[in-house]
Amino acid sequence: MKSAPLPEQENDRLAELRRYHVLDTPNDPAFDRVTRIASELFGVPMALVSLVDENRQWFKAFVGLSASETSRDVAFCAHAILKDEVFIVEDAHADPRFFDNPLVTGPPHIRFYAGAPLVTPTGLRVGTLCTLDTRARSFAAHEARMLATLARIVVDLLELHRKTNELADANARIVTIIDSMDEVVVAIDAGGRTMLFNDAARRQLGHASASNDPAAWVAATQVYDAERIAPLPPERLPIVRALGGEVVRGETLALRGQDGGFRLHCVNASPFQELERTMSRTDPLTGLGNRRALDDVAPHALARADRRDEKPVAVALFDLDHFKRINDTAGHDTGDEVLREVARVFRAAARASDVLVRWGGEELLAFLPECDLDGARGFAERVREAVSALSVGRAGALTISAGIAVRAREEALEVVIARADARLYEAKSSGRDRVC
Ligand code: GH3
Ligand code: MG
Ligand code: MG
Repeated sequence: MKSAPLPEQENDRLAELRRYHVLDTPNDPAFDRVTRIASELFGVPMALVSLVDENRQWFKAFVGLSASETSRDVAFCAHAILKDEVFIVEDAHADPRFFDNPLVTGPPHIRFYAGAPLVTPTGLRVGTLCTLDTRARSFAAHEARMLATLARIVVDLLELHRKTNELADANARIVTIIDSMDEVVVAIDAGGRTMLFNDAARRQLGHASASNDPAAWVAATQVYDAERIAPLPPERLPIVRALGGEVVRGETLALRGQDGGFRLHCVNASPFQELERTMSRTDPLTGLGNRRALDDVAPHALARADRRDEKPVAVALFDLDHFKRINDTAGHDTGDEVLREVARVFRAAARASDVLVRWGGEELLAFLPECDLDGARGFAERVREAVSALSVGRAGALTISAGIAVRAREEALEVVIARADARLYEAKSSGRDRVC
């Protein structure tokens, strides 16, 4: 019998296998399904997902076999992981490497073997999907292709297993961090059920964690506005407003403790958005919002601005100068990179409650709640300066022009944007690289 030599990159290969955290884990029906398909498809009594560990091969899934591992020196799979191609032994009795192998001369009496390596995305072969028979047989090229395709599915399952573990770890870390904060953090889902209630919330809000009813929660936690005259009605609770899609920032509220005394809290609240919803409101190139994102947020912000005598809403509209020239001279990819970089400085200049939108090809719009003319000008100037400090590949000097407008009470948003657009036109025609 001839044992397989160690593959090149054996250390990397073992490290890769360890990263999956899959060795010695319980049965997983998803892997079992693949071995069942392989056994039926090729008409063989045995099929395995074998992971080749340092001194053993361990089976993540198996049909037609009772052992869950064997030593590596007798493993056919140790040979199959030496190359990317499907490894085939049509008749082990006639093969000098295997005729006296204990798995051939004794149970499970292997005579035929075909194994496709499990090639990970980094190109390492951590194991095989293999089919075995107690009779000699041939294996056609199209069968080898099918086995290789099934092996790709097994690798997909391994990747899924790894990512699921990583997500669970990341989630546990975030929960630990949130629990170690002094700030109260509460999250509820659209049905009003509590998803997250951190340790500080438990300390400061007491038994309210059990409550799913915002009204009951108000009563239990006694949330007052800063004047402390009357408890807030449920619809004014920041978390309830966030459920309606509003972003609440820096609201001062008073919480009444069990001793009857008040403590002032600065409260933030944001809606959670499902990934699909977020994606459909995000520009894929820049990660900024699109026009739908603005449509979602604007009505709340405008209604709020009209309800209170607070600062108005401002709009800043930007257009990169001579962008066509960058595409023409440095190429479209560099143009895209410029857009991503500009989006980055755009975000850095903004506050959390600002809504940043890719308005057109190289036009950006900032919707700025609670912002007067000076604030909007300051913001636009920060963006303009940051853009002119950018250096992206062969793009050369970058500049941007901006027009800003402040909304009057009850004014429609389109009208404000049209005014900002007129100012932008003015900035362009008076020499670019400026804010009007
Ligand atoms: P101006 O200073 O007058 O604004 O000059 P300009 O060259 O920027 O003129 P204009 O606004 O008409 O041109 C915009 C160009 O932006 C045209 C289009 O090819 C390019 N563009 C639009 N979207 C994209 C994109 O996603 N990627 C890249 N690389 N280019 C884009
Ligand atoms: Mg343009
Ligand atoms: Mg332009």
